Amino acid sequence: MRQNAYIALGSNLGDRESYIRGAIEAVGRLEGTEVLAESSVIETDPVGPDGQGPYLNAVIHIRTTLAPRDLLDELLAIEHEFGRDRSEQQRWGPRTLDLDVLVYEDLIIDEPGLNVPHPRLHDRLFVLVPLAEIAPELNIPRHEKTPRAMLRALVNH
Ligand code: A4P
Ligand code: MG
Repeated sequence: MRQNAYIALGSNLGDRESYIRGAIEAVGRLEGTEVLAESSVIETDPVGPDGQGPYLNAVIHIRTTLAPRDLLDELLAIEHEFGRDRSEQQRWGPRTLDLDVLVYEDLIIDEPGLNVPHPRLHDRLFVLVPLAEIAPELNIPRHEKTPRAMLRALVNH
């Protein structure tokens, strides 16, 4: 059965636009997966260690037959294909390509290496702005709030 999921994309090294575009195409080529909607690609200030350049961020809506863990594994493989070497990179540091599973249907998953909805989704403008663009009224499990409401709460903070 096809399941709805939302994926965040980020890049702040190299040819950022082509990493984002290439990753969206690669996700669309995964088994049993189609890309239903793409947000605008926006430039955002880096969150995390100083000295990193600005990011390009986007969010896509997919439908997929891949189970959450298989989807994550495929996304990690795509990151790898685009040249990200985790061994040399610090947490929240610069990366050619970062792909996160934001939401997978109405599932709440807390397993080693897989947390869905993404634990920091609600306090990151670089996620909420593009997510609210394509899915303003989506119900985010656990929070039981929409991206539109989360964005409003964050901006008014
Ligand atoms: N993992 C667990 N749950 C998930 C999930 N839902 N989606 C695990 C994806 N991965 C998930 O990820 C480490 C491990 O998280 C993965 O192997 C997977 O098993 P990572 O991407 O290597 O680690 P990270 O990205 O360095 O850390 P973290 O905490 O995931 O950071 P974020 O949240 O991805 O943030 N600033 C701007 N403006 N734009 C950005 O895109 N991104 C980051 C990274 C920091 N600052 C940014 C941006
Ligand atoms: Mg990540």
